[in-house]
Amino acid sequence: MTRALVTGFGAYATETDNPSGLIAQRLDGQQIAGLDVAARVLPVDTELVHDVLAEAIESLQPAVVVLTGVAPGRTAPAVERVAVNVRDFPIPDTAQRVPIDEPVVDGGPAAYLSTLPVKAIVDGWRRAGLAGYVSNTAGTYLCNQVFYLARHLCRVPGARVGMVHLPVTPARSTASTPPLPSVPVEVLEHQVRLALSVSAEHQGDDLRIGGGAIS
Ligand code: PCA
Repeated sequence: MTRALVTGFGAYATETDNPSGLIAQRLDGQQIAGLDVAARVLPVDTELVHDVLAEAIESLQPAVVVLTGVAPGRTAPAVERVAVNVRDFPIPDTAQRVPIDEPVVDGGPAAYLSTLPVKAIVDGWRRAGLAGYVSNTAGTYLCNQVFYLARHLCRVPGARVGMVHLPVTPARSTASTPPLPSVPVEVLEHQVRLALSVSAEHQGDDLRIGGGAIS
């Protein structure tokens, strides 16, 4: 059986019920499209997160890594295309650290592209009647950091490694006026499962379908 790692994040700032961590916990121990799924809930802590992620990758040697996090305001789940070697935090982490223009990895490459089949995942969502898109920036906070780190650390040949940002769930949505765009957690979970199964099943090059943006 091929191993997969799924991660989500715990609470931070206004996101006290982070759906990404909840979904990761639900998927832990499941078998999805021939993948043996192990999950970790990562701390929103720029120092601690490195060791938790490195330990998971080292012990599991996963062939598929799907990192998830919540992105309040996003209209639908988004597969991230690129991770940059920059930490420029717009809000503090849970240990009150605010790195500004610091690298994720000293001396590392400027960026890594996702090795997930990003277009095939979006296509899989649409075939299931669910909205989703390719995003060209994962930001400069913890989600970008773990995406960059996972790409940097995962040495399994041919591994599929990338990140999916999730919108908030309806309960969180109505805490803002006007409400943020939201998707029920069951639907988000299904979309993370589809990201895993498409990553396991899609062979060869990614689909050549448009997913770019003007800005
Ligand atoms: N979202 C944040 C970090 C943790 C999370 O769930 C982000 O998008 O960077």
